[in-house]
Amino acid sequence: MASKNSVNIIKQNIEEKLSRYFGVVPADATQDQLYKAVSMTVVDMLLEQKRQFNAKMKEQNLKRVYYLCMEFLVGRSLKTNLYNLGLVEDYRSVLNEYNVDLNELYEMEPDAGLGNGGLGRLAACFMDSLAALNYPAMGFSLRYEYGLFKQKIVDGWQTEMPDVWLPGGEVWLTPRSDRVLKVRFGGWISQREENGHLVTDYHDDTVIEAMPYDLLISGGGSKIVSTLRLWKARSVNTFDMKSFSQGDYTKAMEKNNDAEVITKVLYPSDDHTQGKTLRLKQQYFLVSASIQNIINDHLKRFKDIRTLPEKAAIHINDTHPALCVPELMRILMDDLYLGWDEAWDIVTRTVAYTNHTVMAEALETWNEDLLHRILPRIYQIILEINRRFMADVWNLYPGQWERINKLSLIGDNHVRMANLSVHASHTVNGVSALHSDIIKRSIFKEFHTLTPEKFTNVTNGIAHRRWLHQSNPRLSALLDETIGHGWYSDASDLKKFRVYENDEKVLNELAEIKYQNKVDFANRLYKKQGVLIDPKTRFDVQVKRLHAYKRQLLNVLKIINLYNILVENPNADITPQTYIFGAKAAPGYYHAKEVIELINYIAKDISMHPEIKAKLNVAFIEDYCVSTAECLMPASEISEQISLAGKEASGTGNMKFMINGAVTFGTMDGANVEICDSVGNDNIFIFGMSTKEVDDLWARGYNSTYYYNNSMELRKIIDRLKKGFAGKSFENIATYLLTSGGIADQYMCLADYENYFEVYKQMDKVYKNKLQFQKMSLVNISEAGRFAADRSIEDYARDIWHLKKLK
Ligand code: 26V
Repeated sequence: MASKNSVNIIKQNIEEKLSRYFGVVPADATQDQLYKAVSMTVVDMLLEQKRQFNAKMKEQNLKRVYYLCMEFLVGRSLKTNLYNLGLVEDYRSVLNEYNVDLNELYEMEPDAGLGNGGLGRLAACFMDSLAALNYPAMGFSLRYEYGLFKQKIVDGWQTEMPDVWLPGGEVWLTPRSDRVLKVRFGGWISQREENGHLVTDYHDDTVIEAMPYDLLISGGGSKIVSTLRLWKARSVNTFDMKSFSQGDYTKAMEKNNDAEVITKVLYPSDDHTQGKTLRLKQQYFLVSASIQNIINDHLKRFKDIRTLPEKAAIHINDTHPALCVPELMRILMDDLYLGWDEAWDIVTRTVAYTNHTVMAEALETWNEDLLHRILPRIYQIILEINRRFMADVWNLYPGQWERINKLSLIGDNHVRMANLSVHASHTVNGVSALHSDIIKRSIFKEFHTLTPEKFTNVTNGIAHRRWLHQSNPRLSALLDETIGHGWYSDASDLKKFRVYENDEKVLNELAEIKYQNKVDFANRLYKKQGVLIDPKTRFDVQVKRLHAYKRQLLNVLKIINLYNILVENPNADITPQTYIFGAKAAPGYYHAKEVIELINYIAKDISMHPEIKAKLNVAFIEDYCVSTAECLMPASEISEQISLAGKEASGTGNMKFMINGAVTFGTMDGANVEICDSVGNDNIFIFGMSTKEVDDLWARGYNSTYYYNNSMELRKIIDRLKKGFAGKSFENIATYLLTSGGIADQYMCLADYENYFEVYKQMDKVYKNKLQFQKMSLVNISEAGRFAADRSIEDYARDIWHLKKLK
């Protein structure tokens, strides 16, 4: 219920913003102006919370975590903040007075898409939980002018459009011109001794300013906010007056443009490193500004740099911010005059690292020449870190060259960022039990032998208040009715829901909620894309970045088989079902784009065949993003998590589906293993090779033709690919699947196909029994508490960061 007092204040605040910034009264305001005015009033409240937070921090002198990450996929802020502040009803009633629907205002806000996928969304979920749990935290990233591209499908093919998010998103950013810093690039260095200290002089370098913008993140039910500080690059001398006076306008702006390009755009790639100079500059820019900021804060609060490890935990999220290690060394030695050993001791007690992938292509390395050229002092420090490390390792393992080489921070003229991160960190973790185990046996085997105590696991988690409470109000209401509201702050309370697993009334209610959510999603899809899907059909969903290892193609093979069956016999007993895909491909990843094209052509083909469409439908969601996910997760029934075992570090989509009652259909990969453990074999559909079987098969040699020759079904599927859909042949993909060796499908789709289809049939059978399927759904919801980001954050706080909560 809206309280009268609060409503009046809110009304006054909104009207003041409208008048001051747009010179209008509510009746004359556009929706965009209203959205901005409303958002500004919310930012004011967050700033007030932030002020209180700062005051408390001063009083309690607590340790704080600084989370460094190149990506934060925050999504929209207005709705989340209103939910977290408990003000949804108050704002709704004010807006009703203006005849404006709050839901429509939500839609005015662009997604802050400052990330590619799981890595960035995880970072955003963590900020949420840190605030909700009262842990002092600050995130650091870049204020990209363009977020992840907007995806447009043109005749089935992905095209990329710039994501211009700032015009609508900037209201959430508070500029902090009082905290501007400087970052140096290029040039050359000379060194001399002065009063017993080594002094480094820089020559011909370029200095770029880092201007911070703060995005405040509230946590459900808590009174504190986390700050996400986003750095924007700008030139120190913004304008070359001399060139301007001489009429050379382009040159006058040149310096400015060179500097600003650093934070222009997010790299739309999460699968391979390309060794781009600009990306290296982005990484150092983030790291240098953030580390200077952390040290300034620390010295202001505690005066003594030696207490840094007790008061600051610096988190290297994936290797992208790994240069914070030499940067911290540089500042401790060059600016604060510590000796090497003391500086190294501080660094290694302060930083920790999370690995998010074992995909070889994504393990970053930087060419030594490039590093030397762009960051001469940093490169010099890395060499020295490695020299000392190698000397120690040589003492331990004299003559064991292979082992020493694996540990080295440098190899083949490249600096290995993962090795640098592990060597400097006091703790290293993977993101699911399986993944944490795999990194110890594979990419970090030698490090694990050397320092086994460093390695630990923290399984990922999701912001359950956003992904359940806010996204799925119908299910939330049912939970409140049955088990009370405790789950809102303590997700493990969801377990209480399990007592209803045989309660027909509740199971029927669950089914009805799912149906209503499907209707909502179908409406949204129709509104956005003009695509019609039938909410009476089963929604079987695979949404994630498009990558061969995630095997969207395996799902497509299954769909083609169903298609073939229906072509032969339109009366075949097939449950009416809709396959929903959402995926962006890295712009240069041709194969991935072909898979998107294939999905779109199958959808088109089916739409021309009503007799097939009655039972089998395919929809491709254009521009899949956080806000689409918020509507889709509650509407999903089957969650496809079918990566080749050993490749998906964790997955977090799997958790969002689960908490909304979708049942996982997946391989024993990433966090699926723990989901399976939580719900039990009866409440999940597992298929495919285990990691061990995958390794064995790969070692023996994967022979795709073997599967082709032994399965009539597969032959028909591949033939159909060649024959094509809606008049277009997909020969390339057929070749990709069939070639052994060379460019063969490393993710061995054909090897898992047979079992995949077998388990599909089992799933279909279970689905036909409505109550049995709803029971599975209920068990999934009940067991999802373990996958809340709150749990992950408690793990990090206790085992890695050693944080205490603000009182
Ligand atoms: C790597 C690279 C390589 C250089 C080009 C740009 C770029 C951008 C991002 C990445 C990171 C890839 C790692 C990643 O996103 N991993 C995902 O992390 C999720 C959160 O832990 C996890 O659930 C997914 O399984 C994992 O694939």
